[in-house]
Amino acid sequence: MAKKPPRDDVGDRNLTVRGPKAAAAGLPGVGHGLAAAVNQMGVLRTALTLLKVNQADGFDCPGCAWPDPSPEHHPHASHPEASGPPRSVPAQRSRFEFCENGAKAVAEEATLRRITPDFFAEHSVAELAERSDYWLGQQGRLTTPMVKHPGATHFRPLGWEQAFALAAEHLKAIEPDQALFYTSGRTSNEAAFLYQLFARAYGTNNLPDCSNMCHESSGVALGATIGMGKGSVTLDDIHDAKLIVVVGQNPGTNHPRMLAALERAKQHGSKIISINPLPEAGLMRFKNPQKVGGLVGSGTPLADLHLPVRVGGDLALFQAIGALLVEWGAVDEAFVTAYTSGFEGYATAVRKVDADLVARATGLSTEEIEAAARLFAASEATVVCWAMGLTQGRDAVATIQEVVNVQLLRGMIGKPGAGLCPVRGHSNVQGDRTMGIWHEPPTWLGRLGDRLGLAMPTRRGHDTVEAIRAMRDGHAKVFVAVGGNFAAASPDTDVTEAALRRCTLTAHVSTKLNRSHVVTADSQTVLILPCLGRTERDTQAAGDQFVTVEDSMSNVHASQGRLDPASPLLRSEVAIVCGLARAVLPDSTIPWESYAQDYRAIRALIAQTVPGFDDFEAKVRAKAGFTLPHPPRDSRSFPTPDGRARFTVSPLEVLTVPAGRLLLQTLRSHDQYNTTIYGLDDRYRGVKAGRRVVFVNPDDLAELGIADGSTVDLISEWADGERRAPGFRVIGYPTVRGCAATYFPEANVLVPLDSTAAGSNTPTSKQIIVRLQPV
Ligand SMILES: Nc1nc2c(c(=O)[nH]1)N[C@H]1C(S)=C(S)[C@@H](COP(=O)(O)OP(=O)(O)OC[C@H]3O[C@@H](n4cnc5c(=O)[nH]c(N)nc54)[C@H](O)[C@@H]3O)O[C@H]1N2
Ligand SMILES: Nc1nc2c(c(=O)[nH]1)N[C@H]1C(S)=C(S)[C@@H](COP(=O)(O)OP(=O)(O)OC[C@H]3O[C@@H](n4cnc5c(=O)[nH]c(N)nc54)[C@H](O)[C@@H]3O)O[C@H]1N2
Ligand SMILES: [Mo]
Repeated sequence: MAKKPPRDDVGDRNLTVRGPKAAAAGLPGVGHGLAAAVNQMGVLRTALTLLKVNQADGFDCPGCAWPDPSPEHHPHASHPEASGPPRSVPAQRSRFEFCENGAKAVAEEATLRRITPDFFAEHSVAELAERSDYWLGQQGRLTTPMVKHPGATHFRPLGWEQAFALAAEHLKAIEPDQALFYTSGRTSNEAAFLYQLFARAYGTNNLPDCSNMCHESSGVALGATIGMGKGSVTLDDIHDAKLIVVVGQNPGTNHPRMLAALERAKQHGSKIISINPLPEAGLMRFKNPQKVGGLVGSGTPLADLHLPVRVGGDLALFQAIGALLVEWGAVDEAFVTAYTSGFEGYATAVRKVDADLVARATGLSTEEIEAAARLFAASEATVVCWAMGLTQGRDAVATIQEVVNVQLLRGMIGKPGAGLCPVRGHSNVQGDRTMGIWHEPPTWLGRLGDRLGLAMPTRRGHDTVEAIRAMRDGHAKVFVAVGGNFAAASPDTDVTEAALRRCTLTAHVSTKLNRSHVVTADSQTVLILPCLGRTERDTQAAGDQFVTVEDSMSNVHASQGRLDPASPLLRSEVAIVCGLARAVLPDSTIPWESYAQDYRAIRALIAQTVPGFDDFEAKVRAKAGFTLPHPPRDSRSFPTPDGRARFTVSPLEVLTVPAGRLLLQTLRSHDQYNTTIYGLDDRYRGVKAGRRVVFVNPDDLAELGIADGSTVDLISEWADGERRAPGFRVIGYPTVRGCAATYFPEANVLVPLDSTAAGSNTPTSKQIIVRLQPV
């Protein structure tokens, strides 16, 4: 299998390489963010728009899910453990609560460029299918509902009611379980809640979402051990921690505002450990652009200890750290006795951990591992933060459970300055799950059904990987997406695209044109349903509406855009879901129309249904919003079957890579938001004007006989055969021996559909066995 890159996916001719940067942000960061914004929006709109990002009266940044400091002094979430370090004064929210990459995310949405029906008349579907996501995204905002009919060469405009009727025709012609309803994590709580209600009232739990490819492993691991699939810290815990461990995460690029929290913690004496196969700039040094001193000068050094772990070595590393803590007697026995189960089994297992296996799995020295364990043993308040470097591997669930083991050993849950912190990606991905966007029926689904007098489907639905198989095998016929870019974000691009082409209808609620819209078959109907973005005013019958979102630390707050909509024809996601529901379920007794007219009605239904949302409307209208209950964090109560947090035991199996092969991880450049490509540079890694690059350790290059700067095809090897991504420039880079890195989504063609994490079914986007073939 070989995939030809899109015709404008080159940039390679001008590619330059300078090597990694030692510090993140500062003046260049601000400059790059503003330049991107001004380029898309002009000066005035840039200033007015960016001043509303993450403000109490503004909109939630569509970038990442990192929380905002509270706008006013408010009490800390109650922790049961009163001893712990003294609390610092909570951080105040800055008037400029956005970062370089937030500015780019806003600019991408608030751009003044437009795609009108003329654009689609000019460019055939076949021509658009040859274009890269970068080119498609650069064309601007979608403005008009469009359809591609079977046999047609071009998209044509159509009216909203016609679009809904067409979708209904297809959905009524199949069994409910033959339809798939995908969601990406930008969708508001209100839209997400109605969307899952629509899918379930129609009759299916087929609600795959981007979480399946993202933090699913965290949810599964935490659910099984602490009884809650969400992180247990607040932003103040980060500020007050004495040790912060950042593992498998690149905050300098993907959660830049987190660096300000790390800087603050450092100023209070916190230590930081970075665990990463790459020396990511943001973790080494930080120049806070929100402070005058941070704009110039050399910035704050962040990581006290950097562990260059081999890809997939974290399970072994945390087992080894646990073993040392047990051996040293650095166990919080009071906590372990009062709140946990399974300690004896765990202690027995880690005492047997084989040092040779650990060395092979981690690539780290005994001294490095001991240095990390000493920091854990010395800290009375430790937070462990992680992201895709832990969730997208074969043993992702077990690895996160080893992190939980170490935190339990030290009593680091439900205590100020301590806890487990999976750092979420999309700005409302956590909220969407809370609202029931899940392929399993949520616990409260029965209650919702009773209230509405509906029988809800009980059969488990398809996750993302299962959804691709269902389309591939002809079991699923209709694909509907609220946001996202399924074709480009999913694994095994050729398989996924062929699967999408087998549907009778694909329908996409989107702000921007992307690859998923143009991957079509002749016989297929495709609908593009353009929607309002976060930054835009949402006016309905009852007046201007706001929506709500939940950040990575369970804070729920309002978001309201103020810009004029990109086109008068745009509808809100809520209105589109209600329109679809009315057309597909004409006999439904659910008052779809009133929900679309006034979002208070949706929040009232959420308040009656979803735990933690009582008094939703009043609470969310209070300025800072509110924090959802989290029993382990709030009261050390663990909603597991026996009411205790569980130690778990997992086998240590080293990921073996055949001779001459490398373990490839796919990650984000500094100039992209998932499949949305802002530009072709990766400033912190020193790459300019090109994305088809692969980072390899110079010693591996020497051993493989491949020259730095040469061009290779990447070939992945899997049980069912080989997959090829052609034409990547080799860059000698200080990544760990035996490991390589390249960008998502160009390399998704290499990720075998069946290569997924045990327990979460998340594609192993960070662990692909490849060989480099010189061309
Ligand atoms: N600007 C911007 N912001 C974003 C996004 C974006 O694309 N652009 N995406 C959003 C989304 S949806 C998400 S989920 C997050 C993603 O945020 P991250 O998880 O930070 O994203 P990745 O670029 O995938 O980086 C993964 C990091 O893990 C490291 N890593 C890889 N394999 C391993 C391993 O085996 N062990 C360890 N310890 N480390 C490893 C990589 O070197 C890299 O530093 O960011 C969100 N925010
Ligand atoms: N190889 C590899 N694959 C990966 C990953 C990886 O690290 N490596 N990461 C995975 C992760 S963590 C994630 S989260 C997924 C991301 O998967 P997705 O969430 O499906 O992808 P995005 O690129 O974030 O989606 C971008 C599109 O969303 C639409 N959009 C933007 N804003 C809005 C809005 O407000 N409303 C609506 N309706 N649409 C909007 C635009 O049309 C845009 O083109 O990819 C996964 N895939
Ligand atoms: Mo994500």
